[in-house]
Amino acid sequence: MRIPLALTATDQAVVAALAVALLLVLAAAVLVLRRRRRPPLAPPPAAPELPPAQRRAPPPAAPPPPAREAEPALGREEREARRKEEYRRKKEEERLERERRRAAQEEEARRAREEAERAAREAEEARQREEEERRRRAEAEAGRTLAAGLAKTRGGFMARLEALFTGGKPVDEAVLADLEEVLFTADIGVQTATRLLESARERVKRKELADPSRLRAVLREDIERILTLDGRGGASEGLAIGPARPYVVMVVGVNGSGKTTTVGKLAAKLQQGGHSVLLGAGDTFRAAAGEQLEIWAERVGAPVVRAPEGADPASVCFEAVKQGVERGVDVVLCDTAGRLHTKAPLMEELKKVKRVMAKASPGAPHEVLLVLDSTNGQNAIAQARQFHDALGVTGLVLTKLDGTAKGGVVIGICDELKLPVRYVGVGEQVADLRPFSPHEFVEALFEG
Ligand SMILES: Nc1nc2c(ncn2[C@@H]2O[C@H](COP(=O)(O)OP(=O)(O)OP(=O)(O)O)[C@@H](O)[C@H]2O)c(=O)[nH]1
Ligand SMILES: [Mg+2]
Repeated sequence: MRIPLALTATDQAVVAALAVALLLVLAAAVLVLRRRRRPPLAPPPAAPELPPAQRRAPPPAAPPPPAREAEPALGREEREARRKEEYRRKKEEERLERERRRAAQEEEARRAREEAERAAREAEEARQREEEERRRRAEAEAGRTLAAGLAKTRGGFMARLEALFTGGKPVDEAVLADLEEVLFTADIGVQTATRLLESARERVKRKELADPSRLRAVLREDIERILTLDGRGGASEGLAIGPARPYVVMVVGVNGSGKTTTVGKLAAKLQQGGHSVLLGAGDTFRAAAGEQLEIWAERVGAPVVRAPEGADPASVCFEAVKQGVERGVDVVLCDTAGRLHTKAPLMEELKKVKRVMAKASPGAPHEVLLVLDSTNGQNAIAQARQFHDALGVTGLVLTKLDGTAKGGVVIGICDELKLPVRYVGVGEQVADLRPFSPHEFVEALFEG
């Protein structure tokens, strides 16, 4: 038997609504069950409390704390203490590292300082050795030149003098007569020859000079005494540059005596000795004189004040001294003209030059250097007197000793004028201008 099942449309809608409601209830039940099974969410870990310094600059790449798994077990305070300890240890390591670096830097600086000091010491020692060697070489050269420069004089007057002492004859009146002749015909001048002869005669009288070698020794001593101006000449050899700045030197002498050459040689010597030099071309009489001085100035590397030919020599010398003051140089060397000294205008002109120099720098010139040509023999003494009377000469230079047998003139000049010889010229090279040493001179004269 079949039961017919016929639902109305309304019944069908009710059934469908019931089915949907059932499904919703089931879904809700599943959701609730799932929620119940999920564990509760753990709260996020609290950020660790760091000291302010660490918070600002966290130490880079801190090693992971050991036994991390055990961490949850540690209390908050314990973790904090451990972090602080790690931080302290790290800071301590950094401090030690900084100290180590500073000590290394200090050590390096000390080594560099010591190395620099050692290098400077070695350089100074090398410089001194070089200087000493140069001085020794220059001296040896110049010494040879002095002996060679006096060769002609030794061959003349000195050879005749030496002849008296050989042969072993006792010193008697006959020997003294010969001595008189030699001395009076030498270029030492009558006054000086008389003085030397009287001294020898006195000693013979007192029986001090029986042996001719004693006579030789006594003559040598007397000559050396005269050359040191009877002990008043002082120990200084060459030009002593005094404290005045600039130290002004006026170089005078007759024409051709060797003034310009002496200025040039002297400039070279002074520069070598560490003094700055300025040259004044005060010889405006000849154009060639200025050119000659300029060549020396170039060679030496010194500035020169020059004016055209015919300019007033006083104004050139004034300008030279003025520039010397302005430039702060140590020494000003002024060359002058050397027309015939017997003509009054030259002396008047030189006096004016001297006066005007003092206007540019009070006290200048500090040295009036008279250049004498020793080949002039006795004439040189006469010239020296005139220059001295007009200008108040303070020092002498005797040039061209190498070219004359009249080297004895140096003895006469020192004896008669009582003026110190600063230099002797024994050739044309710079080294041939020798600072005058009485002892060295006598040695070269007697021993060669
Ligand atoms: N052999 C030798 N010659 C010298 C010496 N001194 C200077 N002379 C030479 O003498 C000559 C004259 O020297 P200068 O320096 O021109 O003389 P000066 O006094 O300036 O001459 P003027 O300017 O004319 O007054 C030059 O040829 C120099 O080379 C020396 O000591 N020995
Ligand atoms: Mg000249």
